[in-house]
Amino acid sequence: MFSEIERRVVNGERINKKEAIFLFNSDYLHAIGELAEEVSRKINQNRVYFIVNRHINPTNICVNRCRFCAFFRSPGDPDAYAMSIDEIIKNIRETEQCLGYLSEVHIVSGLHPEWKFDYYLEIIREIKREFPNIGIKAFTAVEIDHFSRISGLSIEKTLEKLKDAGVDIMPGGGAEIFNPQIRNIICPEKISAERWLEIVKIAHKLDIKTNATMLYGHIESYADRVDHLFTLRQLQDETGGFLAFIPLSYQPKNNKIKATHPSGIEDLKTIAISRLVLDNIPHIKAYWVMLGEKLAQVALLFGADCFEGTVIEERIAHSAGASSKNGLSVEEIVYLIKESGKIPAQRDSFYNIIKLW
Ligand code: V47
Repeated sequence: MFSEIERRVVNGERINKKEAIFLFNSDYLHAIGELAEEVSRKINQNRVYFIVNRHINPTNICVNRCRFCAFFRSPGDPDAYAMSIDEIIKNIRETEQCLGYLSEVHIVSGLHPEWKFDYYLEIIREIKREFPNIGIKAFTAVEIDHFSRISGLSIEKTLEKLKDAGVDIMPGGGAEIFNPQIRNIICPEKISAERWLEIVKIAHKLDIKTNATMLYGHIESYADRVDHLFTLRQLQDETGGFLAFIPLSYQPKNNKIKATHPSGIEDLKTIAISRLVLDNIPHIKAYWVMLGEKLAQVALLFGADCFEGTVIEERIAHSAGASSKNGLSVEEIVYLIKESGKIPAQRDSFYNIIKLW
């Protein structure tokens, strides 16, 4: 069966669900990786993208108590925090001064029970006012749903207001795994898969590009992963609005799910099969924060073409036990990419190349 899949992929044909499940169950890690690498080269030549960015999580107070999440806190918890706009601006300014420049801020927040939609809008407006040249990747479909409910505005209006305020693109979080039974166990209070997909589709219609993620390696099956990937492939056929897909390797500490961290083999296989199935999404990210820097580097030979970025201060994965650094310097990223034999391509939020290293 593998040689038939190989023949089809090389001819630019699509693989089907049965074949994707076969690949997950097989031991052909090298062969799958090589094939994914070939597809990746066809799409992105020998380049690996990265961005000089900073993650900001304005609050960890969240009404959605997802069982896999070690980041959320309830109001009154000793380590609950909620940042002022001044603090957010100060953090960005310090990072910009430290790195010399910054191309993007990535903002994902808890669903704070008291903050109004206007506060989130003001965060974006202030960042844009202070740093007009920095791209803003902000708020997942989960947050958009929350904003729409607290403001009484439609999803369209909510997104339009965010776009007017300065949001450039949306991150891909909150997709988790689309299977409703699994979703109900790991994040019962979160919006449904249908709602996540509906909101993303509206964003694409309004010409807001988004990413997509998949949280894997907990209690889901291979069939669940494959269904998730095929659902994204179908939506991308309709809208073309996804820029990148990011497989999120499950981090097992300090949460309520009993599962271990997926193995390196599992991580590489998932990245490679994602590249093979999602033939219509241009970029596959190796998220070094969750994979670890070294495995993320190896993933660049298994179909991944994007290394996320400098990140600087990561809280979500590290609360759940990620042992990677909190951030990487440009020099470290360039070194890891070059050592993989690829060309580091520093990018902006829309994957325009700023510099080839
Ligand atoms: O939505 C939470 C996940 C996501 C755990 O779009 C966990 O460019 C693993 O979405 N183990 C946030 N994952 C991260 C994210 C992201 C990261 C980098 C780039 C982009 C992008 C998006 O992290 C959450 C959730 O799905 N998450 N807890 C955990 N224990």
